Amino acid sequence: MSRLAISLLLPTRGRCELLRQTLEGVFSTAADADSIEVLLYVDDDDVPSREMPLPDARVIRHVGPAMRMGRLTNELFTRSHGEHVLLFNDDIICRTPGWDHLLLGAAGRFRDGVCLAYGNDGVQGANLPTFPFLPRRTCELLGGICPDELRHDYIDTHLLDIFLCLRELGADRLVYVENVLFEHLLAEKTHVLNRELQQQDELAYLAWRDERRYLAWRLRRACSQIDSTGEKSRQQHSRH
Ligand SMILES: [Mn+2]
Repeated sequence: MSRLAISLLLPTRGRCELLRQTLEGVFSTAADADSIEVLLYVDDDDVPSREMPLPDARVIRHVGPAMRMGRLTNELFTRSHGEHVLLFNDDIICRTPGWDHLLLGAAGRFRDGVCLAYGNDGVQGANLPTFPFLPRRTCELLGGICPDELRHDYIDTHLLDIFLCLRELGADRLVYVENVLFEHLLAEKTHVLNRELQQQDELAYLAWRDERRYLAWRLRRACSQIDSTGEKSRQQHSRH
């Protein structure tokens, strides 16, 4: 079997109808649906999601204990086979035919496999990689996707910060693919979170600040080419 191009990592809970709609969109708009796998994570106490008939053989359901989003994302990553991973939600409508080839094309510009590409979620736009697309090589260099400790928020922010840091180190590997629209239906709802849990996530995020700088350096060393603008700004820096 040839290697899969993309693994979608998709945690879901209690939203079977939305999930069905999301999955239908993923496959019906992909240019090469056969090179995609979807890994669902379903909590073992979520009976409707456990029992929901899977609409497609390319969807794999992992059932396990409820756990923090960070750990769950890393778990799904270890079970994935694709050359790239796409962090996904169960409340998305894929609006762009050929979204897979567009993302693969954007990431494929970097032969060393170091980049973070992301489409437009219809809410945050260029501001935030809400649904990050990462080559496997990048995830390996990061030692996974994100800190296990993160409960819900900050996974996107964590990845963005690493790549902003990498940009400061001279390699701009953050690619916003504006014409890929993954419409995020319940984006506002994610803000109605328990305030206390949100603060815990914030603290976990802050605690990883030095680690993100270290990870950015790791990525930079793996970059086969450093952008000339980065070289220039560092040269200017060293003159001071
Ligand atoms: Mn969502």
